[in-house]
Amino acid sequence: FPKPINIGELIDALDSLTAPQTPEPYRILIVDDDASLATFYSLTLEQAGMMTVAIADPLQVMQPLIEFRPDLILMDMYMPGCDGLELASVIRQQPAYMGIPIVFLSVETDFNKQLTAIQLGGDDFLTKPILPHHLVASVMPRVQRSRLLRSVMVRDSLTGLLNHTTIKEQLSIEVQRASRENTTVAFAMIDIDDFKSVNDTYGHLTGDRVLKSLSRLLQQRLRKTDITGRYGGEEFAIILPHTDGLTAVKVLNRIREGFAKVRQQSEGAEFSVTFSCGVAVFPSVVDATQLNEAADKALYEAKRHGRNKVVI
Ligand code: GH3
Ligand code: MG
Ligand code: MG
Ligand code: MG
Repeated sequence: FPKPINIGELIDALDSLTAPQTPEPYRILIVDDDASLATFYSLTLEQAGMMTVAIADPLQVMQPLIEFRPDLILMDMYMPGCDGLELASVIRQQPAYMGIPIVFLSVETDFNKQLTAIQLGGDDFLTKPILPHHLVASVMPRVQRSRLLRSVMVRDSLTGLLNHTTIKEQLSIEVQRASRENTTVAFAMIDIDDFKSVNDTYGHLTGDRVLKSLSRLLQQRLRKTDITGRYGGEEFAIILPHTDGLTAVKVLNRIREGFAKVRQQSEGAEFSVTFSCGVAVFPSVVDATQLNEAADKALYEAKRHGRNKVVI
């Protein structure tokens, strides 16, 4: 007998098909003191569809690590001031960069030195000069695996949104950027109202589906530049770059109204769910930690004043 269709499973399957997948180009950071070689690697990898940033000074590796977020580092071994091996072990010591593949590229032909490079955390060793197709063939599979691994590590498995750790990292990054660019960034925290009773009444699976429906709505309604994460159980966080408080409240109120209108379903029963939201804005609130606290406090006020509200 054919299995009866389970609507819930069907919705989940459709969800996974329609989940937004923006195939961003792979990002490669090139560290080589020889500018013309670095340009050659850049052009080769870009021709293969990748994005590159090249730096000549190994001591400046931190900034592009944070901002460019490379999927792989292509590193020269011998550079003035600091050698590639030291640099690789420094990078590897930081939990956030432990997993980035590092591929060495050097004129070094001594097998033992190549071995040392790999023991110190290099993922591969390529010898200069290298042919373009050899470079691409070495980089591509590593970078694909790295991207896959990263997407699993930074995302929440139920909703596909960024997880708690990642959204917090992103908030610091966006606050720093806003500070440099002299602009505003809004931070919003959302908490579903009376979610415990949704679980108690309709069961956990239905609860999970409500979480997914909110996550889908957020992704549909927000701009591409906004950053959305699942903060914890039934809490979500949104970073709205270049947005002032008034605009953020307007946007979130529209989403709040939209969510309240969604007809949630569970085995024939229909019900609706609401959320409360707290908003805080940089630079009125001076840093990421305090943004977090202020948004949380505003959220608490929204709950206290009857829920289904956005408070700034
Ligand atoms: P309030 O309006 O004050 O926020 O009330 P609430 O019931 O939403 O808040 P409370 O913190 O009492 O309960 C949150 C509930 O969320 C309890 C927990 O079982 C449920 N929850 C947390 N994570 C998940 C999840 O991943 N799936 C499901 N289905 N439920 C979850
Ligand atoms: Mg060199
Ligand atoms: Mg909560
Ligand atoms: Mg709640």
